[in-house]
Amino acid sequence: MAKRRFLVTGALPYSNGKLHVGHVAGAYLPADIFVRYLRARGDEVLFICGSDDHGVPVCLTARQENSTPRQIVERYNTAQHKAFEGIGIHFDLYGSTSSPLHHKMSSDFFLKVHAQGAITKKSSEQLYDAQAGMFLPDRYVKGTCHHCNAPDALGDQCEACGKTIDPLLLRDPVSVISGTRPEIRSTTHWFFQQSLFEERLSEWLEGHAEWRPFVRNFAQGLVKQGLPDRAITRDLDWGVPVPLADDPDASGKVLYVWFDAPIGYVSFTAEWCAQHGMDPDSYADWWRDPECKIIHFIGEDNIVFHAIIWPAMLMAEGTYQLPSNVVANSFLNIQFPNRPVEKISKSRGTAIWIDNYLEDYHPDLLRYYLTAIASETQRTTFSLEEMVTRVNSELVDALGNFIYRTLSFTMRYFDGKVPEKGTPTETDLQHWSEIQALPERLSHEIESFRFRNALAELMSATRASNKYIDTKAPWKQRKEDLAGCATTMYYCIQTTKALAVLMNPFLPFTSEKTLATLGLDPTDLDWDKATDPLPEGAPLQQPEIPFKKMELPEDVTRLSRNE
Ligand code: B3M
Ligand code: ZN
Repeated sequence: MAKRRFLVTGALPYSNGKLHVGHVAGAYLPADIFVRYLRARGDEVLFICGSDDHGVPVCLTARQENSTPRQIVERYNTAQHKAFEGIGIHFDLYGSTSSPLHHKMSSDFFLKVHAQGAITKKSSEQLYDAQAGMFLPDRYVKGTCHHCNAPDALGDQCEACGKTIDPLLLRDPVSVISGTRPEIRSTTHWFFQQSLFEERLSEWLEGHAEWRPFVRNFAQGLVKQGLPDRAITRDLDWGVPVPLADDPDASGKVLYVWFDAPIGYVSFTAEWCAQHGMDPDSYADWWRDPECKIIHFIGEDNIVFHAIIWPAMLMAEGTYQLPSNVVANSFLNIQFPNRPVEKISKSRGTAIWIDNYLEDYHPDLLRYYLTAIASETQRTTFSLEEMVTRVNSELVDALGNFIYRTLSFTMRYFDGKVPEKGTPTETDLQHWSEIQALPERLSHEIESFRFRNALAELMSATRASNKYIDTKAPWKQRKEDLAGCATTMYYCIQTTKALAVLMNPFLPFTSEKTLATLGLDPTDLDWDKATDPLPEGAPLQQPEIPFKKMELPEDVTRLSRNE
């Protein structure tokens, strides 16, 4: 099949905190699974992500930690990048929106849209904290959601109903800075007229019937309601300065974080090109070439930005192509032992941090469980106790057991080499035909972004493989029918090889270790040749036990401590 080209992005984490399981489950692990799969298929993929350094969340954290935004973003960009690598999520570039190139490209993007007449300047009323002496953009204020009455709604988007908040309509608004009730004062801001693109957005969304229904329906619903002009500047001193040098109203104002952040997908592509000695303008090979599919992976709360505002911005800018899919997972809730189901929350201490997890446990166990419970169609719950149960019964007892006993038995009784195929029985052929159908079956699920189903198919094949070896019972065959035993182990070895290739998108660490034990180059993955047999007599290596049993930590707060 001809090489396809993809640009895959993960939503840019705010650089004001560590990564937790909800982040990884929501956008990044699904994206990594997809990228690893595409690469195993031989497709060309650029995997882009990086830290979202601007906006009120970073400023608030800097204030709370008596630090500066620059110090905060440098600390957490590094920490996030390390955590991603630790969990096997490897981006081609992990950028930073406070980089000079990003500032330049965001400014140019703003000026292009401004020149197209899609940005208007308006005096508007905004909440002002007289005690702190500053305007209160979005998350600097919180109150009761004016859509659904949820308490503690942040001033930009309500986590409960997902709708955009108008801070002026927030009930009982409170300044996050001083705790006082804000005043309303007039200030000047620039507004993006997304309403100009309602018709084109509606047509564009209509044409994407393949999207996850909850993403497309939510976006279509918002377009049908009519898209309000959206303030895209803020009274802040941290961010991309509003690039209208001749306009005195622009001083002391920056681009709204959600205007510049998605442009990070483009500027990070340009940065990657520059780092690889290419002409920086060659980022257009991805962003202006319809042969290259752009896929955004996000969490549920980012749908409005990625399925409406960013596409409208791209339509206004006029030279870039639109994403071909916006793949969103719903929120993940969490349940600790003897506790109710709760929201994952740094402030409530209910987040399991990736770096804390990696101190005690294998990354593939978490990759496995997060994919097995992935909230691809509805919100699900991460239960630490369920994770232990499922990892032990499915990964350790099924997958790990099949791999280990196949390899150790073959090492011991067949001189550490791939046995002779001999004359397969109906049982051998039946089993092998099921394994040969697996690559296609998994591809079908993965290409439709159904990673949870794909993993379930892989595990079903693993259980069938254990049933096959138990049925053939080579430990008995060895004494009665050595040739038949060789045939059994021949097919078990070929099955192990196929599983090792096909598990790579989900369990890369175990895949690479198993492929190396089979004498294969773990970096030379070929999905379409997963069931091409290893030659008889090929040397094998002594296996290690792939997974050790997982146990609940004695003190579960080890996982949620936010040092
Ligand atoms: N920084 C993540 C969030 O809303 C946000 C994503 C930006 S993607 C361009 O939590
Ligand atoms: Zn709400």
